[in-house]
Amino acid sequence: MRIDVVSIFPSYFDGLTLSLLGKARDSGILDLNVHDLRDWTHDRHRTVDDTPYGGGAGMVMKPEPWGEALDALTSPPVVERAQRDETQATPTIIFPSPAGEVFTQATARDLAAREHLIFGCGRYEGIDERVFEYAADRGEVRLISLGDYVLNGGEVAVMAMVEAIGRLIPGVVGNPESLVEESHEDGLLEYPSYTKPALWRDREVPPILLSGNHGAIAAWRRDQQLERTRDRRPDLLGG
Ligand code: 6GU
Repeated sequence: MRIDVVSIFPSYFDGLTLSLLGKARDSGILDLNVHDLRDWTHDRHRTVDDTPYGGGAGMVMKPEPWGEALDALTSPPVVERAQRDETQATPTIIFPSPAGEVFTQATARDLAAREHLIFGCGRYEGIDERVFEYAADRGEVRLISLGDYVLNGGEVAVMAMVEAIGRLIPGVVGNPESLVEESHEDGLLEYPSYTKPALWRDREVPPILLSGNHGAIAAWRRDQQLERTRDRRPDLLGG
């Protein structure tokens, strides 16, 4: 999978070179590239924002650098492209936004199946609306939010999304079974885990886990998942 991230703070993404995703990058499973939006400016101050038409607080990201970024990272629209390169997949162009659809494990699974993702990180009060229209001619545009709270910009949201998506790419997580048993994969929260010692500071591991009865252990874990989900996230049970 190819992922391009465009940001005015590319060093935010240094962390993606560590750990699991770093290994996926090194092995070639994940072709992850981070770009500085200011590389597509041409004035000596490398300006990416300006005051909003119609007035109001804050600054708006200018369309020109975004247009050049999209030109560099995508092929021209399908009509023009027909004769040139029929093998290239249409990219999915994601703009993190608190005004977007909410990102879930289902979103991560959907996006992990795609060949090329482009993340455009906005800052200030947003990006000139025409950028979204231009992007829609060059890929499938998605506005995606992490949840109902406000961050200063899209960078932290994109870090979270890339990690959630990246670990679903076949070969990125060493043991595929560890993907199946996680919170949200089956719509329930994860069951509690324990390791040695069996007694720690007067606290015991639930004895059933030491019983060797695999059927009973599976049933207990399922009960724990249901109980936790009912307590903490009743919304997941449709209630
Ligand atoms: Cl994707 N962006 C920003 N700026 N704030 C957010 C968000 C995204 N998701 C939740 N809050």
